[in-house]
Amino acid sequence: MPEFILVNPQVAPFVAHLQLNRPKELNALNLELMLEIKEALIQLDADPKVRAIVISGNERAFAAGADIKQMAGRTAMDMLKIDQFSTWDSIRKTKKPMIAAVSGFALGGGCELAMICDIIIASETAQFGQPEINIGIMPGAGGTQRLTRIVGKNKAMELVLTGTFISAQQAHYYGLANKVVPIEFYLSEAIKMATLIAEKSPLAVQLAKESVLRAYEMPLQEALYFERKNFYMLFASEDQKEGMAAFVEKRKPEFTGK
Ligand code: DAK
Repeated sequence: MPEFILVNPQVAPFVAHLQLNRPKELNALNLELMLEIKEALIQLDADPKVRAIVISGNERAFAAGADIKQMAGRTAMDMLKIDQFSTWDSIRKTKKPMIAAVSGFALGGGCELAMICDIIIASETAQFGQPEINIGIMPGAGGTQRLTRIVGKNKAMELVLTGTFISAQQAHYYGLANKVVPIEFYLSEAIKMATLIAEKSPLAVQLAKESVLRAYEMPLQEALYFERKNFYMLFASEDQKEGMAAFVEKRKPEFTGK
């Protein structure tokens, strides 16, 4: 049984909820918690009853970053040997869509975890930041890269170099948060968004997610080629036949993921 997370595989039809649960430490991401997230996501990714995953913390904190107390005494060689990147890489490779429901602090590794998710729903109280600079380091799990691609170079520089936080409204303005809602709705709104996605063909969702992510990782021409292959591939699915037949017959499609 995991110690630092709670997993509900069916918080809504085809939607799972993974909650970070280290509230006293503001969900600081120690190695154990990260491994638990990794293992849970591997299981949820393989579960055909799950089509979308909501990741949240609690009202006070999504996650206040990597566990500074655990990291404080480490040497470069310790960091190399621990190889946390394999954990983060595994999380990043989750095929199903992940929606971060962010309330309170999403800092450092917490902001990076939210950015690995595909969509961010923020409560009005959310604060995002990459404050690693305040403790003599810099972002190490994609913060300088994903944040820059999302908010642009100058705003990313400001956040990464000054360590200051931005509010949910600012995060929304800069395209980091998809939506800002009152605190009482941040989780339900994320579940609602996940449910909307979970109603689609899971194959189409998976390939569409994969294709959008290629926009970050490949030159345009190659990424367009990748998109095209995925597009063709979906015409081999029963869901494509069902989706188009349902449109023609004026009924709701029933996607099976085949
Ligand atoms: N680590 C450990 N404990 C933390 C923590 C953290 N990041 N953040 C908060 N806590 C703990 C506090 O120590 C405190 O514990 P006690 O003293 O009560 O035992 C408790 O949570 C409540 O925090 P505060 O008392 O400080 O609460 P406040 O409301 O006054 O302040 C705060 C909230 C979020 C502004 C403040 O706690 C804070 O500044 N926290 C640190 C934020 C931060 O610097 N985050 C970045 C950490 S560095 C990597 C991947 C990722 C990373 C690195 C490597 N690899 C793949 C290699 C990521 C690095 C980081 O995130």
